[in-house]
Amino acid sequence: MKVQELKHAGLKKWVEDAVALMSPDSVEVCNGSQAEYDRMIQITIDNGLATPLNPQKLPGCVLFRSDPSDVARVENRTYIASEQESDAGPTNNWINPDELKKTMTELYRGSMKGRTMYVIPFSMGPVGSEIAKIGVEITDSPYVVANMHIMTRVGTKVLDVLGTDGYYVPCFHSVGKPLGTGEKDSGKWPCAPLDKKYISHFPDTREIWSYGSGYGGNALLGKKCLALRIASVLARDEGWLAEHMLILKISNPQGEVKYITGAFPSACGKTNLAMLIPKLPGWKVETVGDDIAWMKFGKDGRLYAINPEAGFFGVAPGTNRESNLNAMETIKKNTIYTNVALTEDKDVWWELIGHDAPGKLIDWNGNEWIQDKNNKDQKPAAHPNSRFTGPAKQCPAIANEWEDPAGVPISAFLFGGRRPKTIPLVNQAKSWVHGVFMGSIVGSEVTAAALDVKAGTIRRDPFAMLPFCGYHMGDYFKHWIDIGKKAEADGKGDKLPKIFFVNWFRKNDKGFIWPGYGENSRVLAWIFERCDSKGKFVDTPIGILPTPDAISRPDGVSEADMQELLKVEIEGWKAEIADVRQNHYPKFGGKLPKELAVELDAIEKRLNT
Ligand code: OXD
Ligand code: MN
Repeated sequence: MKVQELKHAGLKKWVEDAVALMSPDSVEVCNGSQAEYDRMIQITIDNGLATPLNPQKLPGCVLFRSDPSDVARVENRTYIASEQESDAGPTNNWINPDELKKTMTELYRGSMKGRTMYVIPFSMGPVGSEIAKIGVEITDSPYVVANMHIMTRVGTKVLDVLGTDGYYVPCFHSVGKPLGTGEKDSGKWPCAPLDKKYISHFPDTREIWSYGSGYGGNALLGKKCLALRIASVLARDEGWLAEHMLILKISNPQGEVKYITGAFPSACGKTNLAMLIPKLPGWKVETVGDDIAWMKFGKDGRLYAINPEAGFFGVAPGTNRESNLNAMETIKKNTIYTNVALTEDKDVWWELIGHDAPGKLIDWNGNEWIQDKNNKDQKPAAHPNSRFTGPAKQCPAIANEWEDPAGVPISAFLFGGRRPKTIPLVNQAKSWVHGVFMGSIVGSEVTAAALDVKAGTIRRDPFAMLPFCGYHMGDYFKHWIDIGKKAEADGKGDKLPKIFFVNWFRKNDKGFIWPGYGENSRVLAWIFERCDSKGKFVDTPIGILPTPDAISRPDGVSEADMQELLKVEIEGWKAEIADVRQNHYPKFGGKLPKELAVELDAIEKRLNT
């Protein structure tokens, strides 16, 4: 479709202005068709950026290798440019929005020379759903167009919903690598140097401007930028929740169903939990979403969640048929792989895929790589943040209702992190505010030494939203408190989801005490019961814990292990509370809701009596 054919005058003008600024050679409005997807892939193959994979093993799949400088989200180049610095808060980078726009306008000037500008109308959430939001991304990357086709709903159907004057979130994206006359990418992933990359959000005007990176969350602007950072601001203003949460459906042996969402920092197995295959006989888990949940109150006072995405952008290393069979089945066809290794017969391979490297590989840098198990220092063949982009509808465990425009009613929220000590296997909040307290202190052990934080220390990541909250985190805590207050005021407090903190990662001197993965269904079963006020429990100073016999034991977990997993460790908790009081809560200054300060005092008092 041509720009001239756009029926939405505001959108047409916005695109025309962008064309004048960015000077692409041509412009295309995406229609979302399969033919368009195939053409984008073909363009990247012709440019030497994509390798088609073995059609017998991985039909419809391709592999990309990015520039070594463009392999992950760049948090230190990500900005929340609110009018007031105080609205961005202590956990976000801030630049004055006028100044930032001035800088970026100069970067965008002529940035698409030699390239095609693609205009991608996309819907986050089922097209036409009341909870869904429309965005339009302008990009010069066919890789981005193809990924957006999988991750969101793209095309003419979205323009139809937008009509002549509908609301959309405008999103600019350019890889920041204009081409000279006759110049081609010729196999070199286009991007700008790190100090020219900007992933910018303007929460007051609800705009997204991204420049210089072609990778994942920096470039697929529907995901972290719109569905979390901008949506969290909309949710605050409109009284709903935009959260970094998986959504799962769980059925007990009697066929009763509940829906649960869960927020976990990176590297805590969120996608695996969303696609879990229960070890507990008779139980079933199905997937609604693996990364983001948008939740609004229904007329019945319950919170209804949709998954705004249409695909999975998952981390490849560590994914295997044991850890996540459903993900492995999902990505057998029509999948884009980025920065994994390539085998001689054009199959993919990554660390912990479940088998040794079959012969000579090409690693994510494009170099020959032969596995040497005796060399502990061998560099990985796949980048640790290498990814698959796979359609959600291909997941064998996808729930029937995953695209229900009305969403699914949520019974429980889970929070969790990698906590080797102190934090029990599962702990139910005593009240809504206690649950918000739990969310506010989410933390996870730092495993990658590269993070410039001492490995083994706990990095606090409230609600797993640290890199994704589009406003002041203290105000975000208040928003959560207010959601509970509103439900109470409406006489619907009992309809709110119950809140739980889970920890699959407790260690003793022999290693992990709990086996995790499919065995986590045993914990989900107790949570399921607690949502109906059933299940054996004990009320403790830190929350409501299962009695040691309330959760059936997997093989290899002794009664003593269970007691350890569910013990209230008074001294450890005192240290946890002291850390929150001295190091965590002071960051939020006067914006820390008083309810959380009161909750902190109350827990401390209970621990001391
Ligand atoms: C993701 C993330 O990619 O949370 O989902 O970083
Ligand atoms: Mn995520």
